[in-house]
Amino acid sequence: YEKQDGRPSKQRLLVVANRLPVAAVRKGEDSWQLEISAGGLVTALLGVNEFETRWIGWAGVNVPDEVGQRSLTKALAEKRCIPVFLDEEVVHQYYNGYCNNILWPLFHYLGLPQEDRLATTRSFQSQFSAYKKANQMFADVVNEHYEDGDVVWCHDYHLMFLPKCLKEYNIEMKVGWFLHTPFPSSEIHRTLPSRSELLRSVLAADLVGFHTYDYARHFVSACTRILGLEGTPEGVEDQGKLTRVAAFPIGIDSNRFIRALELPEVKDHIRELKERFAGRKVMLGVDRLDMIKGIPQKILAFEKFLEENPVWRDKVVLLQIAVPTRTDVPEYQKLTCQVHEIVGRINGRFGTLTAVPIHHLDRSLDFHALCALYAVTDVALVTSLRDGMNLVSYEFVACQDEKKGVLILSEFAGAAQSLGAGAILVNPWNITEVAASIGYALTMPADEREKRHQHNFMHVTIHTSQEWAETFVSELNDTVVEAQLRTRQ
Ligand code: ADQ
Repeated sequence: YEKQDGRPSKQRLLVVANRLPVAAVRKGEDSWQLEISAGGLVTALLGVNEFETRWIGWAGVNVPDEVGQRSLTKALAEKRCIPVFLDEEVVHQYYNGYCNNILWPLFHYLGLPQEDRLATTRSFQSQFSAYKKANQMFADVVNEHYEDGDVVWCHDYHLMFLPKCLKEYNIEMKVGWFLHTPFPSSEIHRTLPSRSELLRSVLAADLVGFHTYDYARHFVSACTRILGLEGTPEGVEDQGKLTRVAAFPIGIDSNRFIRALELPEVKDHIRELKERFAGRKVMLGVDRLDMIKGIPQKILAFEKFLEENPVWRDKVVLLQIAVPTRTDVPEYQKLTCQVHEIVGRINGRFGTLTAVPIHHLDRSLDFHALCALYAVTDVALVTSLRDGMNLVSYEFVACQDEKKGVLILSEFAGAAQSLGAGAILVNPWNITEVAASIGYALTMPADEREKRHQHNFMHVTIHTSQEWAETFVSELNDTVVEAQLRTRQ
């Protein structure tokens, strides 16, 4: 790369994701308030400074006028963000419709919402057209900002059509695509009416990445069974063109959590929490309020544990912090009501005048409050029904080097493959098993806790988000070089 001041300049990395890492709120005709919004990807890329990163994505707001678009573009440029402007109808059909109503449940093995099934089938074509249109709009913006030598890294199920659009613009563009959700069994994927088009588009990328080897295997077998292509140990081959497919398990910026625990305000917070819950073991759940996270199942398992273990009723508390998401979708509203109803019932049943067994918060916590909570927790409960990886389990481990608490982890989270030996793995659908695991975790001897924690802590501190991003991009660079060598031979 070009030298600047005698130093090699960093490679430019264009990270393309549905949402930018900032949410924009309009304050006037040409004034904007930008708020950093934390999601899994943003958190993962926070610690990566190997590249000159630019973000390309939707700012989460409808900006129909040119003045607004120009001023927002300018404001975002200071945060190294480039907006894609999507109008309300496209957002409705592409984001709420095709992405969140079709791909999200399907990739998590949840099927379609029962009562909407026929309606969804009918509106499928228009939603898929909007999806392709939106992906093309992302491609236009990438193409406009792309410079030779850049690496383009497309993220997630929102942008499966993007690799194809980008390669149509410029076959030389280095394009990688990474999926943050599970990729389901080919038997599930083949029910999608647009199954072939999506696979072919993803295959236009040079490198395709998944969190686990299983997801990569499902993808390759979908390409074999649905498209009739050859799967090789390297990836998928189509008429001599190889698309490399591999597993790149994501991590977290573990040092950021470990350092935070040393801050005076976090220490104060930890002290307050310890006083507040003195004499009780603390159990913790931190999730987006989404059906994939298995929150009702988790709470029912906790109820079963209290039912079967009366001695624990005033000695344990479950703190469930659930950030509401997709609040305008009826299924999510229903889930919120369901969780509130179960929590209310259990607190009514087992609470006393001075204490309740479950503290449920419908909100997000700031980073320092979250670190303090992780640090005082005795048992973390991650019971996702399916989860691409699950970063909460990693964050908990990073904050537990003093306490050495126990992680109860769903076997259906990608993290089960990396933290499996350190965590207690459970089937979240089996509340009897989860209830028994709670009892086991709360009484686990110190030496076993220590051993399990060391295993997890080592993994979380070695396999960081920085390592993840650097490995993916360097593999992408290598893949492109190898492909060029192959075509020259
Ligand atoms: P998510 O489904 O959002 O991510 P997860 O991996 O757990 O799930 O990441 C959530 C992030 O949001 C964590 O950093 C967590 O700290 C934060 N968060 C969650 N609830 C919070 C709360 N109440 N207050 C504050 N912060 C909260 C998707 C996939 C995952 C995959 C990631 C990254 O669904 O499977 O691990 O992307 O690839």
